[in-house]
Amino acid sequence: MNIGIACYPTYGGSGVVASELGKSLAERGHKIHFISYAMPFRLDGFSENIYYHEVEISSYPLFDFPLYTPALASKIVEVAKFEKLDIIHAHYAIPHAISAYLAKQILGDTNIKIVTTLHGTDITLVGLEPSYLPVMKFSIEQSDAVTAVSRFLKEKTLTSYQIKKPISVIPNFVDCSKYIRVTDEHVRRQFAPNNEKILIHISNFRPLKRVGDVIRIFNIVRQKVKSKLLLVGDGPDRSNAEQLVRELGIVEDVKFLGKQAEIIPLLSIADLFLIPSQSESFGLSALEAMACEVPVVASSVGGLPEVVIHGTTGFISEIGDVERMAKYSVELLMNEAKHRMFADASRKRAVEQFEEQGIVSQYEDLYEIILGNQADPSIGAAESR
Ligand code: GMT
Repeated sequence: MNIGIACYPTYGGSGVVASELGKSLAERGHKIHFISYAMPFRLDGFSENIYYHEVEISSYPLFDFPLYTPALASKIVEVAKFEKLDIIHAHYAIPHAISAYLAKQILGDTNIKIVTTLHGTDITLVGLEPSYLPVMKFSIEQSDAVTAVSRFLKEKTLTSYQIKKPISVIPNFVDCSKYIRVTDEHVRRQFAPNNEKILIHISNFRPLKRVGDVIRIFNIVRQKVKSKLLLVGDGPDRSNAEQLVRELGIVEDVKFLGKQAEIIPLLSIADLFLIPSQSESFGLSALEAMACEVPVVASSVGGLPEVVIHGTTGFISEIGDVERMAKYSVELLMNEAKHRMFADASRKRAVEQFEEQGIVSQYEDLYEIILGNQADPSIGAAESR
């Protein structure tokens, strides 16, 4: 198949999923055409089946804002025509699904199909704004297939946008042969020279990630367990977070590592992953941690409870309940046998429920169904998965 993938190139979950899906499909022999305004950050190295098409956005004194949506649509038209695309897969609905719809209209009589994958804030936050909502609803309904990364997100879409269309839940995935714990003692000693426990948080530091809570949880934990905190990523809340660390007087124990392309070595030295988000449709970073045998302490929002099993692979608490999250963290960090059990269960869950190959096959099957090459097993069933 020839598949166009429109996605964000930035440090964020939807771009990661799009890139990993594209790489995996390319390994299966499909021709993958990434279409974005910059090279997606996980697209490293050369692969014979992967192509990248950059969207050029021209400026003009009349335009106060860059006109990305039509520029992306034009690029999709060009790629679809010359590369004979069968599918356009839009990751994160705004504006990718809208541009894909526009492109399909421009292409006219074509069998090209649009798949839209909903990731999170495209549905739960941005898409609900009155300035986007009608276009969002329209572009979801006009897609040939719609997928959501969790049951939570599917339900949220159906209720908030009153969508009648079936939505398939295809969860996010992790390559468990790559995401595997390979602890380098030298790296561990760099961050924890006195054998302290290591807590880690990875995100794009937006307010909804509640990085302040991560720091407050750690501040309680460190009073009971000798520990260090690694903060990976960057974004609008980074300065506030650094300020809070200075105010609490814990600069020595907290390391801001900024954006990191290689996170497996860091996850491999971590004992606990913290994700106390305000909203999280799935929590891909938590799954990547679990694959590396790192139990997770999370908030009980969105799709997180579909990933983290309370009392088995980690713990879940109310948003903002830093005291309880700290208590759970200490409970795990102080009990080696329990920690080992949670670490093993985390890895097991990642392998059994979210391994890349099985999930990528679900996307492949969906493509075959909408192209008419395969019967839809859900026809006659009560609802889509
Ligand atoms: O930053 C992004 O690229 C998307 C981001 C978002 O805010 O929508 O992440 C979402 O998609 C990820 C991949 O599917 C999920 O793992 C995240 O949970 C989800 N983020 C939120 O729902 C806040």
